[in-house]
Amino acid sequence: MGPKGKPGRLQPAPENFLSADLIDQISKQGLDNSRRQFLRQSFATASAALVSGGALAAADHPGAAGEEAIIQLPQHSKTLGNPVAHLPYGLPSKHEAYLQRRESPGLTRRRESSIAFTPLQGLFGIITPSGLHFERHHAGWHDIDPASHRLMINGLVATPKVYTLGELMRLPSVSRMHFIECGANTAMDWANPAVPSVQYTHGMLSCCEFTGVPLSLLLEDCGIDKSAAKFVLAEGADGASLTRSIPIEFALDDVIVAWGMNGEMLRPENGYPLRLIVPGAQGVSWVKWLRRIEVGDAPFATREESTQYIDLMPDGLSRQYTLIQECKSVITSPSGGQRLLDRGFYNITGLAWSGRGRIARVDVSVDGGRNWTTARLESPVLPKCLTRFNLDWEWQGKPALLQSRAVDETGYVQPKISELRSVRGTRSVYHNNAIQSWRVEAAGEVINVQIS
Ligand SMILES: Nc1nc2c(c(=O)[nH]1)N[C@H]1C(S)=C(S)[C@@H](COP(=O)(O)O)O[C@H]1N2
Ligand SMILES: [Mo]
Repeated sequence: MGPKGKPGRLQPAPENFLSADLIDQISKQGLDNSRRQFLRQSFATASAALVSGGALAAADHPGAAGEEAIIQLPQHSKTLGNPVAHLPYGLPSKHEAYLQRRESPGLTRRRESSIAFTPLQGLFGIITPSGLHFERHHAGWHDIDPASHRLMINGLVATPKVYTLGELMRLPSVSRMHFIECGANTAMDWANPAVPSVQYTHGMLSCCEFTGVPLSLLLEDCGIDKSAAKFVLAEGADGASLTRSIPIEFALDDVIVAWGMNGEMLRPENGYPLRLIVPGAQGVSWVKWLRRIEVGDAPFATREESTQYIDLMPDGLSRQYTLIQECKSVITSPSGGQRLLDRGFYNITGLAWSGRGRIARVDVSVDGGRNWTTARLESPVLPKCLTRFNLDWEWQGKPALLQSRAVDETGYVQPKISELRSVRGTRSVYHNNAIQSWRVEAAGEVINVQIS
């Protein structure tokens, strides 16, 4: 398996302004054809790998600055570099500064109760770097002192308990990779394509390795009344006192009280020092700055489950207590706002996920759903976790309609937007898991479109 044609170049979405500048720079420089030919051949194998993820495919650029570096040693090849621990905590290269979480202009009135989206178009594999994890706060974030933070477990238990962080971290822990997706992800696109890039259509989505103690262990420790317990309430320590009810089957299954994220302590924005991990559930149930778990015999009818995060159905009634994020996928490159700079080979790449388990298959169409080809799933393929898919594609310079359709291990097939609307009507906000379409124009622009 591998590219047959010449690799095509990709201009990143406009928010990736540095890379676009780089393309300009590169195209202004010239190299004579024989050198170009020689270098093209030597880079032929390496270049295919570079055409991905929204990153600039620099290897096959005529007259690329990099070609000079091979022939004339640049300054950095002749001088001492920075010492070790120059940065005690490492940062991305300054050349990658365009890759940022971004707010959608005008989406909310206050930045304390807003959203910053993950730049999916520029990420590889399945793990979201901690600094690029999306953010959603109802009342802003604090950097809470872990020494004074406590977790209380009360309600239908024999012995209510209050834990310090130190006590929790002494317990047997687990580390698991899971996606988190806000129920409002892709909400802006229910009616029509509203936003230009995958960062804004699907960027309320991240995936990390989380470390913590299974909630079941803490509930056992407090002597949960298993015959009476039906739900637990999770409560956050922020000004929103955010609360959600979680069915006991979930609470006793794979829910984690986590302090770790990608191998280090949680970031303050993401709930430091403690957050609830509810694999497969929509983001709002993943209570940050977790301070209390109450065991009850009925759902608690809190604001965030009875009046918010609900789905207004065609009959005028609202569906409440939605928990699971259904199977969904999106092509992250080529994607909205990017531009294919010439014909040739492109790696169609994207992400698939399901709140019900593993991804079984992802099909990709380049003709708006007439024909489908099964994409390669890259390992690992884990339950309730992002799965990376890839497909070789030869762009002929003609308009194309790119779509991906995921199937999970339960056999559920990601729906078309028309199929979703026929069940849910047109007044929904949350839980849009429809197939995403990107139109590639003849000139190479990629735009967000809807195909019913
Ligand atoms: N305490 C608390 N927990 C919270 C929230 C909040 O505002 N306060 N926001 C929720 C929502 S709606 C989502 S989508 C996720 C977002 O998590 P993140 O900011 O780590 O991406 O956290 C959830 N947990
Ligand atoms: Mo959310």
